[in-house]
Amino acid sequence: VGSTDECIRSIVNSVKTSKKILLLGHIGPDGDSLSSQLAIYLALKKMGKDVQIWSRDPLPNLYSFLPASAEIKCVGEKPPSESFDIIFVMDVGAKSRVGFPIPDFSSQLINVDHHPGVAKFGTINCLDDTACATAEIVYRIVLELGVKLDKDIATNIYTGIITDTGSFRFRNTSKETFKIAAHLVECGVSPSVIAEKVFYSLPYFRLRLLTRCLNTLDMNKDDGVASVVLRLEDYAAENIPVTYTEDFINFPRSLEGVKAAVFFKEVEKDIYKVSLRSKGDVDVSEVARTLGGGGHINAASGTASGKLSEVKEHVFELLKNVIKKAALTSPN
Ligand SMILES: [Mn+2]
Repeated sequence: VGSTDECIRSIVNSVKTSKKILLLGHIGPDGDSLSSQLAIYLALKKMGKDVQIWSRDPLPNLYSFLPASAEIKCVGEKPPSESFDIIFVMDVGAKSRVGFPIPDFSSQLINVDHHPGVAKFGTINCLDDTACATAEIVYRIVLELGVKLDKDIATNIYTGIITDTGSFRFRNTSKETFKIAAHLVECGVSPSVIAEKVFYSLPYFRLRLLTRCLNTLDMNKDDGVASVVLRLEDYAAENIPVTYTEDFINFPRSLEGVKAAVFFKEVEKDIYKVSLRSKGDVDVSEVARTLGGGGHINAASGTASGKLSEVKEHVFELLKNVIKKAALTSPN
């Protein structure tokens, strides 16, 4: 924690002596990545800085309620060539997940993240895997900048926290999470209004897609593994882009007796993004690393290619092994 405090102080020092600042997040932007950038954006604007946010992908409609979200520039894979005094990279997990080459910078590249094991690719690396979300680190940065937390900044930070903690349900939720949330509510955040926007304003086709997905539910009761699948043909049938599936993994995970859940999402012909969730001490990050990805003990993802039946068999086998391992190390 001490080193995070030091990092935050050096970030504040750099910000104070700079004018032009760029904020970057990750491809397929999620609640935490977006709200972290937007909260910092609003704080820096209040300080009179010249700030921009670039994203490779467009903002999901769902998040258009976030204050300042209209300021995000969708630049695709080839951003304009411009130089900045500071570039913030937020919540990306790995540098490549920005989705385009990070522009040349004259002074500082600031990497802010809560994913475990992130490479220190910045000139300042503010990495704290005890933080529940990147937005939690941003909260501390904004306070250290001396900017007053107004309702708009607080709304962004709160959204990052609820999306990354599954509304305070996941293991990353701590006493600190609730303390921050309480402060954000004091600053004018309405938890029910934000919940309405994030969880109860979803497009019709998302539920159609979910229906297709749930129809593939498969459970191995002996091992405690359950899976769901979405294939390219499902997207084609609904005539929508390959997106809007963020929480589908929670359905197989919600079952009694399930120790590990998988969501196979076909992203290109015979290439699957494999999202993994687990309960208790079952470490799915180990499986994710085998699949060329990474993540936390209970939430991780990787990639697998081949025929669906083979991919499934392979991943189920890997999960069976980590479930066995967890049973050996935990007394009950
Ligand atoms: Mn995050």
